[in-house]
Amino acid sequence: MPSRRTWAILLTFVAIFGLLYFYRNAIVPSTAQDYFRPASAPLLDDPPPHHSIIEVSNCTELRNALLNVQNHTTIFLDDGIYRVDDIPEQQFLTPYGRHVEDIHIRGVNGNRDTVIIEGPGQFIESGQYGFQIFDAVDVLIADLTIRRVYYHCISIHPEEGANNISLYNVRMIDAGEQLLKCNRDSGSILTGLSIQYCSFELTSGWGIHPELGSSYGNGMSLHGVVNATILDCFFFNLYYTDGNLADPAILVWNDSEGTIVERCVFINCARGIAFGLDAEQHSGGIVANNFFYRDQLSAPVDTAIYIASSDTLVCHNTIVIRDSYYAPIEVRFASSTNVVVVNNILDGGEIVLRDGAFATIESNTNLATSVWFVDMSHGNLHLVDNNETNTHAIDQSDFVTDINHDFDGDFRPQGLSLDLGADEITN
Ligand SMILES: [Ca+2]
Ligand SMILES: [Ca+2]
Repeated sequence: MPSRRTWAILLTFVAIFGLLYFYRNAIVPSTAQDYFRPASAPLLDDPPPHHSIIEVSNCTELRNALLNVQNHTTIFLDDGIYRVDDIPEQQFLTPYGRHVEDIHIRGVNGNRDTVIIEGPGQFIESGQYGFQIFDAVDVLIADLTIRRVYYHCISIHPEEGANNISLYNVRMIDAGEQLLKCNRDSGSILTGLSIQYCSFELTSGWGIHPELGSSYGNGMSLHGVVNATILDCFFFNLYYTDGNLADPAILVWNDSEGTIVERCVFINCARGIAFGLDAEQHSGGIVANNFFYRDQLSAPVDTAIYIASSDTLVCHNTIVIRDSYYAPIEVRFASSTNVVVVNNILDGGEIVLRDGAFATIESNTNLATSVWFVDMSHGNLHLVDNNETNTHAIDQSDFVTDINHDFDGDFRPQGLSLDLGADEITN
């Protein structure tokens, strides 16, 4: 028989582990790492052979390398923390008033978690931006993290000449306003914007910006962009804490066209994707193969996909919002012609046409429940094969679109026909 002392020790251990388990699962707020996320970025190739290579390992070296950069240069950042409040500009800048081309800015080891550009805090004015891109064309920013800045992690200026910008494996966290912004002035247009394997996160929503007295932000706000591609990206906790409805995670507007959003994962965002806000701000484009999961947020929330755009295809998205809003997909305005909304999965609500909009709406379901999915409460909305999905999702559509691969890159259709939602089941 164990002694009374042994029992006491055992019970103490059980109590401690029980408390730790409870704390881990019930009290600690969920972090991005707790949720399902898109695939990791494959490593980039070596720099092109015609590039000059500059390797930097501190703020001053990075600042000087960028301000003096010549065409056809790769700047490699060694592992470390680069504080923007340690340099006079309080941000890293491409040359202002001097045209440069073919500039790559990359973490040296391909690991974005070990190369960190940061300010002193989201609402501390002495760290303003991560990067601002002015008259620079053919720019790649890759394999690094930018966090805790007062305005934007990355601010792109087509009105100063910026064009053909690629962001790859960049994690942007806790900016005071938009995490990424593409600016506009005098009708400027950005052609060529590629955003892939990037992450747009707030630790716990936007607080009140001291300059505005309210919350203000998007994952990205893109004005005047043509044929932007946003692929394999992650959006987390994009909501306001001031009691107002947050702006969309992805907002593409003001003379934009041809935007493609595919294979992205949205977790706990007040709003998801918006092509246009008012009439005639966007045309063309595709929203396909995305997972959108929203738990019960205490902040005001709205639709997952908002289309104020013509000639736009919305297909094969899986949207779970748990009765937090009546319309998971909205199409708006009579000017939004030739919109097609097909093969989507919703967990309730309706696809709603507003303000005179007309759209082709076919082969969608709004019957999804948690038993349809691999791990719904952690945002993994891959289908499981059971009676429910066999009746309502798997092989349930013959409406063929141009999207012939799924969230995982699996070819569609498999089996008898197309599956609804972002995941095509493979056998
Ligand atoms: Ca199938
Ligand atoms: Ca699949």
